[in-house]
Amino acid sequence: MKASSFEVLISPEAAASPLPKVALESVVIAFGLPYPHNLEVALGMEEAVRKEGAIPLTMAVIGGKVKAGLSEEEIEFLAQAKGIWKVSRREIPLVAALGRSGATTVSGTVFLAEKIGVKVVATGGIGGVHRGYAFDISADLPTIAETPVVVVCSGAKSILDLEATLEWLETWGVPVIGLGTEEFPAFYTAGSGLPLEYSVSSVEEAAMLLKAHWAMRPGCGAIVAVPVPEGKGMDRAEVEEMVEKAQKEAEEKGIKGKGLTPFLLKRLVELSGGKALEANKALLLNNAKVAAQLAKALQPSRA
Ligand code: PSU
Ligand code: MN
Repeated sequence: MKASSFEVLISPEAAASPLPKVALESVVIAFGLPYPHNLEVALGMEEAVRKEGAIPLTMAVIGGKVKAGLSEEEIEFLAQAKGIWKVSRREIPLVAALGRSGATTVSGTVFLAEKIGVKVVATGGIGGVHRGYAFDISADLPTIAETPVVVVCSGAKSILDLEATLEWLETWGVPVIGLGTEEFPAFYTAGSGLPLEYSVSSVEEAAMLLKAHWAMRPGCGAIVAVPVPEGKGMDRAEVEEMVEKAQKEAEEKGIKGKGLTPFLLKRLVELSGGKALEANKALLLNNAKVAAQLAKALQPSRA
């Protein structure tokens, strides 16, 4: 593994292993899911990665230390502690310098993954362009556009303007490859109705396209989009209705910026009577597994 100029502490498990690595974000633990589901899923995602013969690196800042690969105690801390910051790439150096603790968004995780030479990140859904706020664009998007890492996700969260999000990715040259789908997945639902031009049916094919991408465009990231597993997805019209309600509530309460995504996700879990939680858990575990398979297929020895 690559040493970094500002210190990223790599877990002993990862530092000692030649196996492929998968970076995991931690905002989903600290903000995305309620306790104890967050703990169960965080450990489950790590387990899913190991089962495929890869090493998980959950990223976070713990008491000022920037960490790649957490202990179970540290994951438990993120799952329960109050006062943890939500950190994208811009906040990581600042939170670290202040000696605080921060959970990393996809942006923060991609940023740290690149620092230590890890090419694959798994998450639930990336951030994107928020509905009704043309200027609230998640830092996930520009970070992916500027960092040669692939993010395995179930599209962007259904709470977003997915069409605008796809347009943004096109403008900034980020390839979006559907795995087992010809549509951009919409997080809780397998499809969005928005077609993807590039679709593959195996991780090997996805790896082949990514190698071509990086051979010619070594500075830019990519997205591999995997739908929520069959039988676990929700009905699109039903999700739409709930998102509209939650979005209105956010507007009434004046919730914006960093707080908006956690608020909307929490309301969706409540409004759906737990169905959104089940879908979210299932897709997170599946994306971790697929990311590990992709990390193996991308290993240079297999080129
Ligand atoms: N995916 C999930 N749950 C989450 C998130 C993604 O299944 O909580 C988080 C990710 O960390 C992502 C962040 O980077 O939401 C985006 O937040 P924002 O829209 O504020 O950039
Ligand atoms: Mn935002």
